[in-house]
Amino acid sequence: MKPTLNIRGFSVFKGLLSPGRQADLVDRLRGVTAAAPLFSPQTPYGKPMSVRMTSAGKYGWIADRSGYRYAPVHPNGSAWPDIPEPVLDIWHGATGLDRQPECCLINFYGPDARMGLHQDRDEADFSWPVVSISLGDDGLFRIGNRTRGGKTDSIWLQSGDVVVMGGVARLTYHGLDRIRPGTSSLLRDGGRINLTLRVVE
Ligand SMILES: O=C(O)CCC(=O)C(=O)O
Ligand SMILES: [Mn+2]
Repeated sequence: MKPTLNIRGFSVFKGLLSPGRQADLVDRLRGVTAAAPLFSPQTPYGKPMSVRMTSAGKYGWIADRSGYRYAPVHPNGSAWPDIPEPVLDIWHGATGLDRQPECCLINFYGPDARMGLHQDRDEADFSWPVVSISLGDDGLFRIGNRTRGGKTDSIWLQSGDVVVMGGVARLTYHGLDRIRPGTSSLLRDGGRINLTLRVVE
């Protein structure tokens, strides 16, 4: 599959998922959040993150007073639910890899949520890409450099867009400045969902 565009090594597939596939994904994610409720993570610095999150897969990504890490159980002590099959299909379609991701991090952005520039670096092997799937309201995604600082580029990610962050760009700083509330009717109560698929081990 050929990406629509490449920005600083991030492959962006605009509109990869049809409205029907997006709606099916949301249905499957309701099953995940029923078993593993969204929670508001605390950063190690004691500030709450503005996104609410949960995970599916063998590992979930968590943040709390003792740091950022992958954990085998939800903060409530339950195992994470399986990654839904249609989500794995997107991973395989976008990357062409046989290897399965072990974590699907689910971020929910309400009207005021954002995510600061960061690297995804809690995984054991950076040769595997991270795949991001956007659902719901538009989100302004910012892409920087492999070290902190410097010029950045921004792109509005829309519902059904998929981004592969891999290769030389695997450790590129990225973040989500803001969402544009009311731009999608996919989610009944609005907001944006971002899924990131990660090989952890
Ligand atoms: O919401 C996004 O598009 C990016 C999310 C992200 O970078 C992350 O969860 O690590
Ligand atoms: Mn990230």
